[in-house]
Amino acid sequence: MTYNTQQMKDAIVAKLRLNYGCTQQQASDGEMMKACAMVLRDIMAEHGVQSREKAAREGKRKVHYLSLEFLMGRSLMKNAYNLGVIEPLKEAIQELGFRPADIFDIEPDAGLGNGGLGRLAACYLDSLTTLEIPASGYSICYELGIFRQRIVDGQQVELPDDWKSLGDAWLMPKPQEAEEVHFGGTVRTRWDNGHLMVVHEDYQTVLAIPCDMAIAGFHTDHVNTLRLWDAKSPKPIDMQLFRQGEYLKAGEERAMADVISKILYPEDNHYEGKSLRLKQQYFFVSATVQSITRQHIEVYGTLTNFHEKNVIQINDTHPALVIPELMRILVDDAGLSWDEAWHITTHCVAYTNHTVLAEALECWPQRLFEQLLPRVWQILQEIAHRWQARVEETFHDPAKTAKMAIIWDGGVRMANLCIAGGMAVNGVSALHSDILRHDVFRDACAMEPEKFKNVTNGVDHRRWLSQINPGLHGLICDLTGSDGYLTEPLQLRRLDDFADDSAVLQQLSAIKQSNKRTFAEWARRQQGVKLNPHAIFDVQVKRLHEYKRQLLNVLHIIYLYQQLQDDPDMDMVPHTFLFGAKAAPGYAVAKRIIQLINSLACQIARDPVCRDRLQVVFMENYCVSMAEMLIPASEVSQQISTAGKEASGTGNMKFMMNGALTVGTLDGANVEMHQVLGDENMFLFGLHADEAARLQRTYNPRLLYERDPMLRRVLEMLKTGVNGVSYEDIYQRLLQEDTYLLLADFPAYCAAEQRMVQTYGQSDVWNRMSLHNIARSGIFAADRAVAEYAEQIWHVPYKK
Ligand code: 26W
Repeated sequence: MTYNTQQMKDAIVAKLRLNYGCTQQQASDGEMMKACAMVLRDIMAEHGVQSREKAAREGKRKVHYLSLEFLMGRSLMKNAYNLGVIEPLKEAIQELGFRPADIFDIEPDAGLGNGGLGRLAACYLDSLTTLEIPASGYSICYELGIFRQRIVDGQQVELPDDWKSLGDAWLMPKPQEAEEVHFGGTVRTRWDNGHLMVVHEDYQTVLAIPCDMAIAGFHTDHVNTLRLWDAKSPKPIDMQLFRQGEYLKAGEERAMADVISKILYPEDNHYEGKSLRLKQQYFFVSATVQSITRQHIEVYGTLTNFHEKNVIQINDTHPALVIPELMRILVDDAGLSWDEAWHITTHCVAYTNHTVLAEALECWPQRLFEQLLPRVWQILQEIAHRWQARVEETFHDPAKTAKMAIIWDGGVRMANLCIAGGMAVNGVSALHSDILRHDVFRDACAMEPEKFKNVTNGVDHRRWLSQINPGLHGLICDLTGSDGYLTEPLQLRRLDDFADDSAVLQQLSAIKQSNKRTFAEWARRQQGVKLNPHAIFDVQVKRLHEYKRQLLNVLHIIYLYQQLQDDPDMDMVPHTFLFGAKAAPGYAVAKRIIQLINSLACQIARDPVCRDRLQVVFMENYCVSMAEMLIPASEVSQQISTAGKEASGTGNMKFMMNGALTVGTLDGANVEMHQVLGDENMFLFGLHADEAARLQRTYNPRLLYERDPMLRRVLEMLKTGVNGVSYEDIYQRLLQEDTYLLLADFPAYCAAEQRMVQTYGQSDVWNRMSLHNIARSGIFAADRAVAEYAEQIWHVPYKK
């Protein structure tokens, strides 16, 4: 089904009339956007039906990707691109009297995620579909996604993100496929005809209603679905209470159910044992496993071959309850023996770990399980008991038993549950997977080494290069003679042949310059800042977390500022530092660092000495659609986490693809970037992971402070005040703890920035490095990563 402009126009006009009762003259931009979305949705719905029929006919193994987060961003442009209808769509919008840019711009981001983990899930859906793997994503249909950030008086303020008001155009509710999820109550067992029957009673039911979002692939008719569960009470409002005038009480039980899908938890890399979060996890897991097993039975009539036809990938431990939930369905509902059920479960569930930070590891209080999920709790105890017996038998070592236990000291350790119940455990970069094998999960790895794998992350290069950087896309096509890299990203390597072609290097630089101007214009409209397009655009955008070390970047900027104070006539390449970051609302230190960045931005902006030479900008509300504007305009990518702490990073890959050069530590996927780029094409600095781990044991930041006058002076400024605000709290934190070794890496970081600035002055060298970065970024395509999952973990075929 392809559309020409006229057909597109007709379809849009029909949607406007039928759904909004208006003509194109009367429609608002929002209605126009929704009408366009509905037209594309129809095309995908038709393809979706065919894809499902084909998959059922062929009996292929299906991939189910479970994640509490899918950071989809906008879909109109993406879907039009994948369906090959961008031009007719733009023309239709134009001819109907609208500006295409306005219509694309009005679409809200579907911000159903915090950061890396959620965006990765979104990129993988694109590749799963493009590679024609039968797959579904599953998550919660949060009413409110990641909060909108405003900066008021330099501080973060969180506002609700009501994305559905327009974003629901992509959702297809399927109330007839609703599932019931049970909470609380009591469990009884009784014998029935020689079978032990489990009876769960007096529970509360929450209805899970699927809202499906179709996912189009690139250059294929294959369509997959992202199934988002909406929580609703099955009970009508209590009319008895209502008549008695107890209006609030009458709706109470309904409100308790609704709250489950109300809001995304904005904590990233930080675990909090909140019961609502556990309810969200079980709600989404239970609905999903019921839905998958129901569909399997419809096709095969039995669950005994479930593991042959399904694989369940869990994105970090958040969906770990699939393991006991699948066991519950297999044992209680389908009547399989424990051993049969365990065989099935441990041959279809796979777990990806995304963080090694201790404070991010989920460990739920046992009493929450007992109250909220009594039957699941029983099953968990049995799983834990059998696992413990195996561990004891293997090691005869109480210390190892304690470390590997699933239930320990009143807590349920979800990572250990995933290791016990999964067929594979993988990290997301070479270094991270090594740390899992040799450190975090060392004993489990000794017991079952073949379970532990690595799949280095990748990003959707069609979105993160071709779509957001049309200038660069054009150049790549010209130089390589085709757009073949869109489906074979390793073809980008051919760009290396032009490393000595000064005309090409010039073109590359002109594209960057033009992207910088476009971004500067956008930033002026968006938040009224005036960027100097001749300055280096030096960018750090990501969630705000101490381990990511935005503060190290700040310390270096203060150092530059002080140099300028000392020598106002200093020769300096104009340098603009751009930050974008959301802090978890309860993470006080992260919020203080945001305030510090804003204070510094203010003080520098007010200082005439800095004019046109040094600038700091905090971009408000960093999100997927902002990244799409900013990354093509960036020249320097800051990836400066303490080595060993960033599992992979995916922003680093997006910057590389767009020709930005990395200033970074040997952490996460920077290690693999370094492997393909060499020392000469990036600015590496700082401690290595093993050095950092060793240093942490004896670290004394105060000593470094006392020894280094330059560092001391930088830190003093925090204490005396930035733009009139004292940051003594941060100063003390660095002197007393400095958990993430900022002071240890500070001199090396300054030196790396200096090398970077010097290189920037040699534009030919810089542009050549930039070209090499683009050329070697092909391995960071999500297509490659998903193909590796397909081969090494899922054992499913894919389109080559
Ligand atoms: C329970 C609270 C919580 C919430 C989110 C704990 C942990 C998380 C995520 C696992 C954190 C996360 O997003 N990790 C990031 O995953 C990316 C995709 O693999 C990696 O590229 C990042 O390095 C990693 O920080």
